Amino acid sequence: MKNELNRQWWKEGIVYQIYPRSFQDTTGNGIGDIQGIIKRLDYIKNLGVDIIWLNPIYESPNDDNGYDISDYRNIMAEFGSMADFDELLQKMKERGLKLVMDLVVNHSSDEHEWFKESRKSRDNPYRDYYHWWPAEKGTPPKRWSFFDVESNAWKYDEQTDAYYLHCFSVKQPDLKWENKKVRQEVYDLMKFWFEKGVDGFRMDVISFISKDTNFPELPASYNGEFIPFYANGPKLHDYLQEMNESVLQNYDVMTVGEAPGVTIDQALNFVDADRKELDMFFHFDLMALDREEGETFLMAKEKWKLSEFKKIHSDWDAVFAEKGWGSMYLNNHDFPRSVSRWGNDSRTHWYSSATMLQTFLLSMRGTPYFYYGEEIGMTNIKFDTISDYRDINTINRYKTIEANGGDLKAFLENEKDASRDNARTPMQWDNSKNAGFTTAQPWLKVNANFKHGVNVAEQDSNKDSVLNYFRNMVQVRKNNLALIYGTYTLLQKDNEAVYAYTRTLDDTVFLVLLSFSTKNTSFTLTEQSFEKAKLIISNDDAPSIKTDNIFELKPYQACIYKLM
Ligand code: TEU
Repeated sequence: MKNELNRQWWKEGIVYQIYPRSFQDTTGNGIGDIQGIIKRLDYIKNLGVDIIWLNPIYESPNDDNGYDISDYRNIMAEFGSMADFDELLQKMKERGLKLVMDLVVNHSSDEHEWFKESRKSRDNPYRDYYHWWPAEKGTPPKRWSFFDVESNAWKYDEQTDAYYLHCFSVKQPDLKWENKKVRQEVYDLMKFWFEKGVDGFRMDVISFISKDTNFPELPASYNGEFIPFYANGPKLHDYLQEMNESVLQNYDVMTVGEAPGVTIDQALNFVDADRKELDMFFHFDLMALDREEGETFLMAKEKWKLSEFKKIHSDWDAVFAEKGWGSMYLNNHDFPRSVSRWGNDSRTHWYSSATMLQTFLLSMRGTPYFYYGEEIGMTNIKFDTISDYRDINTINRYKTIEANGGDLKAFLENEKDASRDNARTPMQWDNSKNAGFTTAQPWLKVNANFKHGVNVAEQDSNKDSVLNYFRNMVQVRKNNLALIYGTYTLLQKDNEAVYAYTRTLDDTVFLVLLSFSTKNTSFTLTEQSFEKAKLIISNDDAPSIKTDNIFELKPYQACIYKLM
């Protein structure tokens, strides 16, 4: 059994994601920077995490905050210089921290040299780096774009009388992976960073890179749902295998693909080690749970059910039971804060639900990804007016609704729960001005609750804080291989208040009990005897085991027991 574990550092590591723009400003311009991350490395190390994933720090005109890259081998001036980057990497290595960068190669910026050349003439050597549709062929078949005010992925460019494809904003033209030269450019830039010592890549919308370049009309089966169609490009797996063979296999690195539109039955095609593609990917099933059917950004009218939350995680765990490996996340820079979304950020329940959710991520199989501020329970900011927003996604959707005479008030209400800026507000370090993030005006408003306990300094000195619970729970995972590799068995499948499961490795069994309810709740576990169970960690002093296998949990209480 032990030999079959196939132990890997990226399976045992805990990832801490940093949105550099919002982490720590050291230059006084209101924008976070690389020196700011360096300044906080000891804090990060002391959390017990192992791997930092940095959102893009490359040169960019920032139409989409760095996801529009104009030079893949340079650092965005606002964030610092290559010397700062080298210093960061070196100081991380000194502390035994690994660095994962963001690889954004479905598209570049329109200000990238390749695109500047490509749009100059139809016979330019870079023409074929992007997808062009000559106007004499008529209007190109409908393709949908995320951040386009008209939702149109084709932009007409007068200079050569042709349209180019942009699945995201007009300033994010899609690279043409069908061109071997483009793929070679990508592999070369990956090598450039690996040679510097980077430990892996999170690959932005990697599921979208392959396209049918005939651009047929969308098959009717996609029914207006573009994302699964975009994710099903004909050559996707050929490209990933080629990338693995050309680059990845030569380095001890980890890869995690961002994979919107990838369904559970397609999962192993990406991460079955025998296929030599990726190590992990992020699925979007949980992110869709509280949204309207097929709508990434629209909150559902009905509240999500815990039984569905459990089903998503149980199904995905089962897929990777024998092969592949999962990645666990509750929020990131594209989705609202986890405690506001899956927990309860009211004063009464904030502490318990934030720590309960941490217990969940750290006791499931699959690599856990935490997003900066999650360790102190940062919450959604819920802006009231459009002028507070900075995200192209919210701003352009607002413009679309405005142009169509739609309901702007309803839209702003929706964004209070759904907007990406909820998750991008500055890190809350202490209770000084701007939460210690910057001495200047921050690029995005700071959440006022930094004055009410949601900050690092205050929580650091309080042993019963969300932060210190996080640190303890991290150690619980690290000290128990069964919590990493053990098999997962769901209990209480239909219970809408409690998520209960066991994790088992050889003779070791852990029982995890998580309340997702604002009320006290009791239940009976009949699967086995828990009489001799020993409590390992809980976010509440109240005892949860009563007699005869009857358990009682306080609101949002989390407990882990070891069965003896
Ligand atoms: O996101 C891809 C993606 O699918 C998102 O559009 C997602 O559905 C949306 O943000 C949900 O709110 C990646 C990056 O993570 C995102 O930040 C970028 O804006 C996007 O790609 C373009 O590079």
